[in-house]
This record gives sequence, C-alpha cells and structure tokens, in this order.
Amino acid sequence: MAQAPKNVESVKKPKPNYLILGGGIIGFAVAKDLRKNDKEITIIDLDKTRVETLRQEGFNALLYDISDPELVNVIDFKNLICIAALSSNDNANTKAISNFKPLIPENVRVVARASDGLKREEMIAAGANYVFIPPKIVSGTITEYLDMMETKHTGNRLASWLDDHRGMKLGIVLHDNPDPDAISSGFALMEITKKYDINAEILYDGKIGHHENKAFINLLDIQMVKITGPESFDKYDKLAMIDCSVPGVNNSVPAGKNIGIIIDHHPHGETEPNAEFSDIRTNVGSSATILTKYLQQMDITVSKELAAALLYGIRTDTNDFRRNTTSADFAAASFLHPLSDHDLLTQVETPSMSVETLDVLGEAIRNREVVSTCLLSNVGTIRNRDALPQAADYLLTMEGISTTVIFGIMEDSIYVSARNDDIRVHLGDVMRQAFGENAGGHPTAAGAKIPLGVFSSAKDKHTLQKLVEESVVKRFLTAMGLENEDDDE
Ligand SMILES: [Mn+2]
Repeated sequence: MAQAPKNVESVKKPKPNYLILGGGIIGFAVAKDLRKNDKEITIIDLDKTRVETLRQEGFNALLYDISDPELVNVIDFKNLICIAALSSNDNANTKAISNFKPLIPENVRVVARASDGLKREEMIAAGANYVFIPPKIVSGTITEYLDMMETKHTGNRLASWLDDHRGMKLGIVLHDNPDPDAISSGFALMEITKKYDINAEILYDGKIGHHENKAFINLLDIQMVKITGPESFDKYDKLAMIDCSVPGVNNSVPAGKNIGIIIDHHPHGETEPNAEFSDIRTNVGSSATILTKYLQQMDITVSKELAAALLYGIRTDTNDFRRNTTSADFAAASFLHPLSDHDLLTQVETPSMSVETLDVLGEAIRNREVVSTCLLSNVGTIRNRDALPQAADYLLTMEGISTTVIFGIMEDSIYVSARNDDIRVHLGDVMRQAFGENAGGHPTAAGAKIPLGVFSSAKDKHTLQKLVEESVVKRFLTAMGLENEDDDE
C-alpha cells in the first residue's frame, strides 16, 4: 500500500530534457531557444510572478527555491539531458548543483552561471561540467566586434591606398636576411596588389641563410630580387616595407626615402616610422598574421602555396606558437591551415640532403664496420663536418644497430660524430673515455675533435687514413668494452 501513492506521484512528476534552475533573463532566453528544438523544458523559480509569466508563455514552470533539497524529489530524471543552473544567485546555483549531482545519471550535463572566477571554481567543485561568467561572454563578443571593425577600417584604408595607385610599380622591401615571416608577408602583399593592377616585386638584401629558408623559397616558387645598391630602388614608383618599418634599420632602403606602405609587428625604436599607409601591430606574433587578416577582409583567394607560406611564417616567428603568440595568430593559423599545401610544408621542414651529405652518407655505408650492435665508419676527407652527424643519425635507423660512429678528416683534425639509442649506454661518457678531453656529449649524441698532430709522421694520405681508422675504431670499441671480442676472432 505504501508504494501506491508514490507511483501515482511519479506519474505527475515532470520529465524534462532540460531542467532550468532560475527563470530570470538568462534562464528565460535559454528556455526560448531550446523550445525551438522541440525539447521538454521545466523551469524552476522562487518568484511567483515570474513563474506565472513563464506559464503564460507556455512553459512548465514550478515555484521552488532552486537550492531547496526537496526539489530533487519533484523531478523525474528519466529523460534528462542537462541541468542548467542560471539564477543570478551564485550560492543558490552552487547548492542546487550539490543537491542534484549525486542523484542524476552520470551522462547528464550540468551547466552553470557564475558571477566571477572564484564562484566558478566552487561550482565546478560541486559537480558542474561547464560554468560561464556572463560579463566575460559579453565583453568577449564586444571586443571581437571592435576588433573586426578595426580590421575592416585598416583594410579599407589599405584598399583605398592601393586603388589610388593603380598601375604603378611597387617595390616590396623585406628586412635584411629575410626570414619566412617577412618572405611570406611580402608574397601575400604581392598577391593583394594584383587586384589593383599594381606591378610588384619583392626585394631583399643580405643572405637567405638556413637551408630551410632556401627550400621554402624554392618550393613555393617565390620570385625575389636581390638589392645591389641604392639604385635598386629607383625603378619603383613606391616602396612598401614589410616586417620592418624604418628605412636603413635592418634594411637597405636609403634613409629619408618616401615610403608608401609599412606593415610590421615589431616595436620601432627612436625613429618614428612614416608612410602614407602604415599598419604596425605590436600585439601580434608575426607580420604574416596581419597579412592573413587583410586577405580575409579583402576577400582575396588564397592559393595553397600562399596559405602554406603564411602558415610557415606564423609558425616560425612564434616558434610554433610558443613565443609572443596571441589569439590573432591562432585565428590566422586556423584560417590558413585547411587551405595549405601540407605536402609542401613537410618538404620545407625536412629539406632534402645536400649532395655533400649524400656523398658522405654513401661513403659511410660503403666503409661501415659492424661490431655487435655498433656501426663504425670512416668517410675519409670531408669538406663540411655537418654531414657527419646527419650520416650518424641516418645509419642509426639500420636494423640491429644501436650505436653509430662516423668520422672523417678535415684540415688538421679528425672529427667524430656518434649516436646511440641504447639507454644502457651513456655515449658522452664512452666518447670521453675513448678520446679524453677532445670529446663530449650527451647520452644519445656525442662528438669529438682530435688533432691530427699525433699522426703527422704518416708518410702518405693512405697510411694516414689507415692509422686514423685503426686508432679511432680501437679506442671507441675498447671504451665500449667490445674490443676484446673482436681480437678473439
Ligand atoms: Mn616577423
């Protein structure tokens, strides 16, 4: 008999999909939105007039204090998807969450409204899955809007400057020894100017160092003109300065030259940059971020090469989003990512080996000597010692090999490069044991530079090579504790 009234009661219990605690401005707005999706909604509020109004609006509203512990018995959780504690009273929201959380099924989500970060923590501790702070959402939306307006404004200014200079010849000057950020930004500006029948060329001074940067320019097929002197600028009607802002400062533009455009993200020094159009945003991580915004705002089609170039520019200037990165850089990157040629990016990041490295590698493979899991190879005379570690790395991938030692002679020294992926061996220690103070390194990578002096008595090149080889191999294997094995055979 005791069961019967309970059952009768449970029939009457509302079975909402969404239970909204607090029917004020936010609760009411959320309920209205959810109703569009045909969801069953129950709203709880302690204000009588409010509850009546909600009922007139056609909602199922109950008159309760949301923090009332009895409330949990009034609701049937069977169809429940989410509980939203949306009242303006932080403590009531927290209490309500604590009351419901232990009783609702695990997969029911709890969303809550808090007035500050501290209250948010409390609600999360009480069991909320997601807590939002209304003023933060409002300010975020407004800032986003203002940001968009500002970009639009500057975008329009750039567009009108370019429009006023249709048909001209524009020199896009990058900073000296340009990096991927400067290059990709110049490339982007060149694309933008095409829309205005402007004939633009990218100019640079200094060197394109770093083989990744060379690969970058070659793979993307970016045409650039090397500046040979002040007269290099004469054939352009106007100059644009990219990733730099003051003539003569990290670029070879003659001081006092009239500048049409400046786009940069570096804070300038004493000299105030001066141009007809200037956009210097020191709050972003790269010039490529600024140019990406222009491309978006001016609705210019971004080729997969340009997207890849800009993405690479942003990534290198922000050190893969670890340095001076702002949300604008992330936003630009996420816009570029789906448009980019990723094969091309992979190729830029793993540049093909130089001919010299390939030669050294070939030599290392041919002359290899394997003792146990140790591979040693004498590559003879070399011109660039950077090839040694590359060969040592490469050969370490060979099956059954856990240590590689590659060595060669350059000028009056023997250079040794060693790699190891056997955790039991500390390669740096082994190398020091073998070659004394001439060696050093880490557990997995080590090197040595040994003066040839001791072998200078060798009468010819062949004998020298032989002596060096015997000495290096013997000393290394002894230090590894492998030499005896070899002798016994
Ligand atoms: Mn830069």
